[in-house]
Amino acid sequence: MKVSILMGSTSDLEVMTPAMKTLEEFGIEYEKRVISAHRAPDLLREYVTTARDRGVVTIIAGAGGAAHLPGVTAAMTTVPVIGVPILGKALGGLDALLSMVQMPSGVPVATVGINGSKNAALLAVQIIALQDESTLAKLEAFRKQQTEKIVNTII
Ligand code: RP5
Repeated sequence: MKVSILMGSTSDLEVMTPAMKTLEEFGIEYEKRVISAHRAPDLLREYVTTARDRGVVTIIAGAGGAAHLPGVTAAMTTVPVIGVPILGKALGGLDALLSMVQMPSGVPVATVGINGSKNAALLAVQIIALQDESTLAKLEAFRKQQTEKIVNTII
């Protein structure tokens, strides 16, 4: 089982890096690709329609602006797609957020917050943990540690 991290441009790489780091922390295998839905639609189709056969169980897709990458990806596969709206040069990232969250009925994109690639990775970890005991153990340890950090915080 592995995760795919897709992004529309190399300019998205910085925002998507926390997703990669998070998957690495959990020891989850992932592949990463830059494929624009607008600039390389044929390549995107080829990549997405073969993802399941490569063992991909979740696709995390980040894009900014007229962010069609997650929606178009979701249209071409039944593998769950998590969208990461990326803050662009205008509109405070709302353009990307709304284009992901407002998908038409029947083709969902599970959308996280603007620039929320870490949460996207954590959702992917949770999906994998449904079927993988060792990932579940790591996830429970992560949650416990997170809770302890808060509980033990003295200001
Ligand atoms: C989107 O347009 C990309 O996902 C990126 O967030 C934005 C700008 O892309 P570049 O012009 O920097 O390649 O498709």
